[in-house]
Amino acid sequence: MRIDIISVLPELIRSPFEASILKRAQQKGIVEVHLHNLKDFGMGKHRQVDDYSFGGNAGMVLRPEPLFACIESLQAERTYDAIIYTTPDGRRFDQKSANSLSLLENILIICGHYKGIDQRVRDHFVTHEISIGDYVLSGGELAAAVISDAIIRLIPGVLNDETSALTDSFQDNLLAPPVYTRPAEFRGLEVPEVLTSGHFQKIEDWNHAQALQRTKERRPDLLED
Ligand code: 6GU
Repeated sequence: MRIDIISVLPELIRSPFEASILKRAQQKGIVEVHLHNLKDFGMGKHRQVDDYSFGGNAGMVLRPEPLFACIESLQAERTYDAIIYTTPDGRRFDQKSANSLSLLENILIICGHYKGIDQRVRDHFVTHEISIGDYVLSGGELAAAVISDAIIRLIPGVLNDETSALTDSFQDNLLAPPVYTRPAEFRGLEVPEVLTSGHFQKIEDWNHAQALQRTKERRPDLLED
């Protein structure tokens, strides 16, 4: 997979891709992440990328020319299976969206900023408008990092233990059950006995019952569909 990210502040999201699982996925050659600074396509000697919005609403909007130039220069190299725009007015991102995006080969993410991007860019290029939740971030960069992380960890070979993505919260519309590690007793606090029993089927049943109970208590909405 290859992910290209267009941003006015690429420094903001360099580090997530240079640590831990996302770094290893790139070192293994499973995924390539490329950050592009929109200012490189800015206009005039100040490399301007934004301007006031028509109609007098407060806030700056990213102009179409730099975005068209940047996107078209990337499209000249490859065809994108998805062109994502990160925006609070997009569709809410969830595990199902992550699963389907993880199957794609080339993804382009355009990070929104200020009051957003000129609507003509959305109309002309964007295939997916995604929000990561009902709150407002200063820009789409952190959302792009969140979306990329959720996608990349699902690609086969990225996680060491391949089953661990399958047992994540949400993969079966259930939250994950509680987990314990050694020691079996700590300051008088004991690990549930079933987990140390070595009885595989009983452990499975216990985990499922716990997952169901947690989901009922915390996220009953997940059990509705
Ligand atoms: Cl994708 N962008 C911004 N700026 N804020 C958000 C968001 C995205 N998702 C939730 N809040």
